[in-house]
Amino acid sequence: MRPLVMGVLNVTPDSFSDGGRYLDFDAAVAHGLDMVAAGADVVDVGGESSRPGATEVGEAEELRRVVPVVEALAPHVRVSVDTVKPAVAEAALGAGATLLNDISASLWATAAAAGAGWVAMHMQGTPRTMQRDPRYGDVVAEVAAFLAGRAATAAEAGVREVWIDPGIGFGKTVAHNLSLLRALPALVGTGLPVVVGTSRKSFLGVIGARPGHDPLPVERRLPASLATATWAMLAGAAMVRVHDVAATVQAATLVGDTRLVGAAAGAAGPEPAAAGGGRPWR
Ligand code: HH2
Repeated sequence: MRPLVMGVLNVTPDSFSDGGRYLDFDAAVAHGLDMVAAGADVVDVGGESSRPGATEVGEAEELRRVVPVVEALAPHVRVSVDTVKPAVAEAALGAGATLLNDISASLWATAAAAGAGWVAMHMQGTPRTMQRDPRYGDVVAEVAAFLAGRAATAAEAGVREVWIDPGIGFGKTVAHNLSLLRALPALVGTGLPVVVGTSRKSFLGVIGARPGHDPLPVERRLPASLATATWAMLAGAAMVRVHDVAATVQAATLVGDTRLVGAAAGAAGPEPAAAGGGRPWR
């Protein structure tokens, strides 16, 4: 029993860490299958970057990128679609995806109509402008209240599998991200399964840099990505969204096994019961 690992598959030319590597259909499917072989529980297919400052992609182009890849991978693994466009979500769910990863937290009706699961992520603003000057009175309280509200609305609309995600890096400063990571048990305490995505994000480059040096580039953020994924899993996150699947599956297995050993010995420690109900664990 371990937390789930969602592997990121960006079928885009401009994603912040792997843009252009999997834009081609064959490369995308091969990478998806590699992540499955590495232990991914879910492969998250996206056709539009949401990095700070990203420009929007037209619907036809996003459909062209995403749908064939979803169709090819769905027989092999649970596929989620990372989109904010209802038409793309509908098409991907029709092509075999069973989870709608919605960074706009607004497409619950689409998920309900398809009988799919739904991830509601918090974002302040839009990708184009969100990192200009993010502000909160109390970031943890505001994010938690927003997610609880959206989750309740979705449940009322008939979505039976609702996940919540604090949206690390989406309209948040380094301090906001750290506050949310520290307060994950509050989100977990809602009883809803929590997904967290810190993988390779820029705040890790800032924190990992030596004093007085430039932020670490994307390719040097694996240690901090693993550290924060492990932190999140220990705090009870039921799933982490990552680029480096094999390494994260090792960490997730360690977290799961540590819990089993702790439970067998009656030892104190973070229990699955504190973990989003522990429901979607493997
Ligand atoms: N982060 C990104 C995209 N989608 N979805 C959820 N639920 N949570 C996240 O933290 C999250 C997300 C950004 O990462 P990535 O997909 O690698 O980059 P890009 O948006 O540039 O494609």
